[in-house]
Amino acid sequence: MPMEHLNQRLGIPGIARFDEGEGGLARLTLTTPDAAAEIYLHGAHVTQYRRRGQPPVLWMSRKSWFEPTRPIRGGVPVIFPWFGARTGEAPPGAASPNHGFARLMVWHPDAVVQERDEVRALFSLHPTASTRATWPYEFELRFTVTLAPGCLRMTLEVENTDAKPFRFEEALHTYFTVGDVRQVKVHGLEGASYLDKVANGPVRQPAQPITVAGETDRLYTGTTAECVLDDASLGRRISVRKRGSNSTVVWNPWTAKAAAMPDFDDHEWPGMICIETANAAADAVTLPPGETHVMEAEIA
Ligand code: TA6
Repeated sequence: MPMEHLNQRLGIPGIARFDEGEGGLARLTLTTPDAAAEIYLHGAHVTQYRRRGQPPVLWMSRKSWFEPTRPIRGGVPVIFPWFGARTGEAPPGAASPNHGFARLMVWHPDAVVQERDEVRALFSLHPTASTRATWPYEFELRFTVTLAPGCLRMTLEVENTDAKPFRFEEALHTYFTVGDVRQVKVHGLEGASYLDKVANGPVRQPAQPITVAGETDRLYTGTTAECVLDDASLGRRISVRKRGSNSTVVWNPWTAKAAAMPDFDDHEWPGMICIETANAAADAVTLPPGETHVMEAEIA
C-alpha cells in the first residue's frame, strides 16, 4: 500500500506517521510527549524505543540488513512458530529459517489508536502459500505495540483458526542497549533452571543475578518472573514484566559469534544484551482450534 494511503488511513498528525525507512521498507513512527518508537511492517519489527532525553532502550546493529528476505538485526524480532533451529518433522524441502517465518514477512497495519496519553499500533499476519507449505496450519497473529507513559508494551496474540490443534514456540526477542555488557546484572532469574546453549546442558542459576563474562545463550524455562536489567555503566535499570510467557532467554554473542554474523559488527557486542520474553522448548504452547493465546512484554 502506498505510503500516502497508509498515512491517510492510519496516520495521526504529530503522533503516528508512515514513511520509507532503511532499505526503503515501510516504517511507522509513534510519538508521544514521553517517548518515540519505530516499527517496520517487515516482521512488525520494533526497531526503536526511546524515552525523551535518554539513550535508546533498544539496540540496533549498525550492520543490520533491511531486506525483504532477511531479518532485521536488533530491536524486537517477533519469533513464530519455532524458536531457534526448527525441531521435529518438517515437510520435505520446506523452508525452515532460524526463529520461524513471522519476522520475515510483511505484517498488515490494522489500526493506530490514540487514547489519552497512550498510542497503540495493531498489526496482523495470516498464512500464505509458503507458510502453509512449511507449517500446514491456519492461524491469525495479532501484534499490538503500545507506547504508554514510561513504558513500551508489546502483545502477541496467536489464534488457532484451524480445525485441528497446533503446537508453537514464540518470542519477543528483545535487544537492549547497555553501556557495557560486562558490567550489567540481570535480576529475577535467581534459582531458575535453564538450558545452556553454550555448555549444551541443563543448569540451575545460582541465587545471584546473571552476569556476562563470555558468550551467554540461556533458555530459562518454567519462569514467569519479572527481570530487571541493572546497567551500571549507563546508570539505569530497565524492567521487563511479562504475562503469558513461561520462558526467558538471555543472550550475548561475545567476540567469536559476533564476528561470525555478517549483520553484527565485530565490536558492538559489549553494547547489547537480549532479554527475550518467550515460550520455547518445554514451554511450547499447544493451542486447540478456535482458541487464542496471549503473550505480553512490558518494558519500563
Ligand atoms: O535468542 C538467542 C538465539 O537463539 C541465539 O542462539 C542466536 O542464534 C540468536 O538467537 C540470534 O539468532 P538469529 O537467527 O537472529 O541470528
